[in-house]
Amino acid sequence: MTRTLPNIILTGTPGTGKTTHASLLAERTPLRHLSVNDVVKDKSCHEGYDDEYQSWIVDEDKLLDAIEEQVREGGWIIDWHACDLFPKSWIDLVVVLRAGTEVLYDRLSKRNYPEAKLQENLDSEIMDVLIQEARDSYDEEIVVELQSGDADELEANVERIEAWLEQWKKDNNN
Ligand code: DAT
Repeated sequence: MTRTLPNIILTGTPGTGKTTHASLLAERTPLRHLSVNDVVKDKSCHEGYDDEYQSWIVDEDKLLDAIEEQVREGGWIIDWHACDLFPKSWIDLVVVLRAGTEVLYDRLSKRNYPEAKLQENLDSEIMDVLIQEARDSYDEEIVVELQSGDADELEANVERIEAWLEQWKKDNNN
């Protein structure tokens, strides 16, 4: 399958900055932001809402069916707090965003998450769950781990992904 633009997964524990990075990238590049959370809600790719945990119970097969046609065209920034469900053949780069515990605690506290959800997300970040999931699911050379603690890191990350995109275009479209 040939794509004229690549697909990038932007993953990380909630609060690490996926939406913020994806929005900036969508402004500055031809890539489009695919918020998986919005697809799950808007196209009902779920088996209901978990009130206690305050999140959707995702139906992954339905979700993949819902996005497959558009993702195959290329040019998407796929923003989600999981990455192992997307077929390898769809994906050109996996960016895992990271944040320190204190920074993440502050960001998540503002969201009024239930205590159990807040703690589970902090544990997930401390235990490297997403970077491990990315390394287990994709080739090592397409997985990149980037710190997202402050505005300087955000800017540096976006510039780095923009540079990667330019190189990808040269390598793939002549
Ligand atoms: P996510 O989509 O991963 O849940 P987000 O983009 O909504 O995260 O960011 C959560 C909050 O943290 C939001 O108020 C923006 C802020 N934030 C994220 N990354 C940041 C960074 N590198 N520098 C400054 N603020 C950041």
